Amino acid sequence: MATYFPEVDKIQFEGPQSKNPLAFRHYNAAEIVEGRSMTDWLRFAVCYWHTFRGNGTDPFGAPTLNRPWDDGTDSLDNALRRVDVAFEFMTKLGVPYYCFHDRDVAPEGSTLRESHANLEAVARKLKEAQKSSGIKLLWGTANLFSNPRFMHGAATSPNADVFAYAAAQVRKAIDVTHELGGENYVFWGGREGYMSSYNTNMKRELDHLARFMHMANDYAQSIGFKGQFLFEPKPKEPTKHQYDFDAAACLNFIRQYGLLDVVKLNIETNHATLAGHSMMHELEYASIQGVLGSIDANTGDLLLGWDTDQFPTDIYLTTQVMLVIMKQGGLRPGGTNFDAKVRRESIDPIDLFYAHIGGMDAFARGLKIAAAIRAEGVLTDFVKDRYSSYDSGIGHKIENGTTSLMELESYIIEKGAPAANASGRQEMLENLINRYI
Ligand code: XUL
Ligand code: CO
Repeated sequence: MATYFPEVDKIQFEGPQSKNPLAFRHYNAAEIVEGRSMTDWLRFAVCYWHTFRGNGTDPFGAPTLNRPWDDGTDSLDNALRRVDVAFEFMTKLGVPYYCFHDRDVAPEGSTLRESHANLEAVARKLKEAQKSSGIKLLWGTANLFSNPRFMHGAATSPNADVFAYAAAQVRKAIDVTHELGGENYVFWGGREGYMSSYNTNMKRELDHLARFMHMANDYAQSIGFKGQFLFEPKPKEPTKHQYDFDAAACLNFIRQYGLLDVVKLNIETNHATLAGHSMMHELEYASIQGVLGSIDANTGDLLLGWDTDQFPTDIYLTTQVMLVIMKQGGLRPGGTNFDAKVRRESIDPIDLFYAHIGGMDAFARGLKIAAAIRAEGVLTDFVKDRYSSYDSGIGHKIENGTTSLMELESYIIEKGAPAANASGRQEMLENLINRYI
């Protein structure tokens, strides 16, 4: 069998002292952290779109990346060969999962029937490759944003036929995800949003989006798909106003339209920061409401205001992410999908390995650091203590809803002014995190 990465063997864990750029220094798949293997905590996935379809184009420039296996055509042959490339890459990297959009893996045909047939053909090969490699599908999704027919949106298009087209594409993508044993199915809004209030009926668009989700769920149930549905918030890009702006907007939509039992959230770092939030904020917000389902691991650039989708290497970021994930006991059936791309100047196939190794090591370190912080317990104890006035007495009554404004007024009049506030100790706690980094 042809090899597409001849200069790379299976990536091994060599420990923190290793200077080998093609080895893990922290990601040791079987190592147990808080009673679970690193693999199980992290559930890494490679994304098909950036890793096997990215070619280095940007709005100002042509493709730059050297991908010797790719003949540059949108043929089925090329797509089928790419499956071999992908599975060699993922096997050598040692990731348990991958994710794709329908149009990443198979070319769009000249009719929807032809597109479905292309997808089926590639899915047959993906299924064999999954079987022989043991690599599984974390999630599938449909690309409802690239084709010009979706310029005004898909489920939120003003054109009902476009809605129908998107529905047909999603039905097929759910089918294929199910056939491949996918553990989740993702809905990222793509162009579900708008550019101008003057031409938009927001109420109808949101109603349509909800109808779309309910129908997708009905279909998934009807074929026995047991995977988790996930919504992926993103505030802007491509549209100016995306309906799935952030975790809070998504949750409001999900609640309003009776979808709480149907869908959880897939939170992405660069989307969180585009929304003016930290990743930790978005994760915590979703987690406390029981809807943190999965993450797209990447990072933005503070100096660039768009979705740069860089590989995560910042240990503070991964520590913060893992603190929230560990607090909620993991992500299963979700995982950590590297929705990240190499820079267009990182042109060699081997750069894909450096990028993923770095991301996986950054997360493994974040996991170990978060576990150490949790073991010492200073952070949790501090926060617990900070709210201890709600553990008994009047605070307890406030929390369990057994008091009223009248009672609180008499209470505080009798007690007098509240005691002086305690310090928030932010700097001390930041220093504490630094002790572990
Ligand atoms: C776009 C993005 C998507 C989703 C899947 O910013 O993150 O790739 O993850 O559609
Ligand atoms: Co994403």
